[in-house]
Amino acid sequence: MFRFVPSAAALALAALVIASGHAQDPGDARTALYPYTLPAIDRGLSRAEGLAPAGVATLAVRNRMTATLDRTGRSGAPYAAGRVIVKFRDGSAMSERPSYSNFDVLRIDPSEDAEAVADELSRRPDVEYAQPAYRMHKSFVPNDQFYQCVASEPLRPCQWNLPLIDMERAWDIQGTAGSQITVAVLDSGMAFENKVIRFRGRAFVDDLGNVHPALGTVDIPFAAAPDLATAGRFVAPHDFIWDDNDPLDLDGHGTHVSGTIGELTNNGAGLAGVAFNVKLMPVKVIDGDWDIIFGAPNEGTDDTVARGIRYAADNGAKIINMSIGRTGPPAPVVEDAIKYAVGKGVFIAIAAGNDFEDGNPTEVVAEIASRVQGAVSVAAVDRSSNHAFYSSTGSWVELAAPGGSVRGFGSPGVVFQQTIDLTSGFCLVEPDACGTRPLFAAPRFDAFNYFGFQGTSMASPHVAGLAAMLMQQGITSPAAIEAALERFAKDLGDPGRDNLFGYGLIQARDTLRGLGLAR
Ligand SMILES: [Ca+2]
Ligand SMILES: [Ca+2]
Ligand SMILES: [Ca+2]
Repeated sequence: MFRFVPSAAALALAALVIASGHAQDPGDARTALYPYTLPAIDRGLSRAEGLAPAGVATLAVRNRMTATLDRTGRSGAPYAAGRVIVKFRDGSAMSERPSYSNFDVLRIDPSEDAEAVADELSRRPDVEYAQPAYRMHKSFVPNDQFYQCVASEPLRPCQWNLPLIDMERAWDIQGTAGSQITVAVLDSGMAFENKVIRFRGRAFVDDLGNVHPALGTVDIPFAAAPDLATAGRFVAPHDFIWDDNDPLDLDGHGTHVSGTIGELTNNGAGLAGVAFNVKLMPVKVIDGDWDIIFGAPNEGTDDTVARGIRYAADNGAKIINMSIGRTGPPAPVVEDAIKYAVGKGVFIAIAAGNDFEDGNPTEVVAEIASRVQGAVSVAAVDRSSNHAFYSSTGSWVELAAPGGSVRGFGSPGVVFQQTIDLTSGFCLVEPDACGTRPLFAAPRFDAFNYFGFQGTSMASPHVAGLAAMLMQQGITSPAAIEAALERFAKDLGDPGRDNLFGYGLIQARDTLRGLGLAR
């Protein structure tokens, strides 16, 4: 049985025991060498062979890996040991704060129970909130089969998702497709620049006891995704995992999500994106496997995500997409940041989560959206506009968009965009996938493919893109954008709002026209 494990990809290597300890010494910092001038390699549609799916056994391994490094809280939600997030009522700071924080991170003994410490702090009258640094993850589901479009077929059938929301006729109304709007993508980074970066790859053992030798000092090439990069496209990039301005994608998730929002369209190459002229702000708040192997100083936790939201709002983003999330206890630090951003006129789209078949727990960040006019939680539908098997449901679901599903459709049922050729990363954790390839070698991030993913991660950027088009039409209030998206959504399932689809499947043309702003 195919099982989805939303946290697997983000956290797979979080649990690996890094042999030389966590990166604290400056020697672990990465070094940008020089702009990489060679063109990106476009490998076309993904080659299914050699990129075997994340099978059940592998995902189980990943789950066990995940269990060892993070501590598990009372609800089962993992958190980073050794710290507690605290906000004091009077706004006072305990010490020097990292960028974009209105809160403090209190260091505690890693063996201490961070939830108990947070509870104790919360009872103090001078404390507004205190919480552990719960782990965030990407909300996509590794796909069973990487679909290979055959050369004799046009690319269009690979992007069933755009006609499903009536995107083509919306482009008729607004050919500029959001050109004045900046969309921040809070994710694993983005393939947005050409660069070579020197890393130190350290030895580690995984949960099964496999020893992976140190790669030593390696110079890793990066390139901007050819079907995403164009002049003036990327604004104010920032990396909260590495604390610099190179939020490069060592994972592939963030670049894929960015493609749904704004992959270059009508350019005779690759695939299409919803609001294909928007400006993109890459904000890296989630770590991938290679970030961990290379010793990134920060992890994708609640505090990291909260900083990313505040940064985006302060640097001109009008839309934020968050194809990330977690389950477990509340996230006041993230809620505070979301309300701050919406208060500054930023609309936020948030993935509703992929845990429907895992007990369907409440997705914490998406649930916040349901209490904020101007932030929306986005569930996923499949190619037939049915509930996607993994998409979490609840009273907090507000909208639905195409997330794709292999069930009933096979590979053609998922969402395709251009992203990094993931071969090396997959070889690392899924040796069988790579046949005779080296099991562990330095990766490269300058080669691209068209990959299919499924998940509410894929649904959310459809909403972010359409919201950018509404903002381009002059609708500046995030609450008004949410109201329009919900009013003109196509009702699915039970009549009216329901827990599977919220107000329904977004409809691009109707929403643009419904506001009376069509030409
Ligand atoms: Ca294209
Ligand atoms: Ca809302
Ligand atoms: Ca309904």
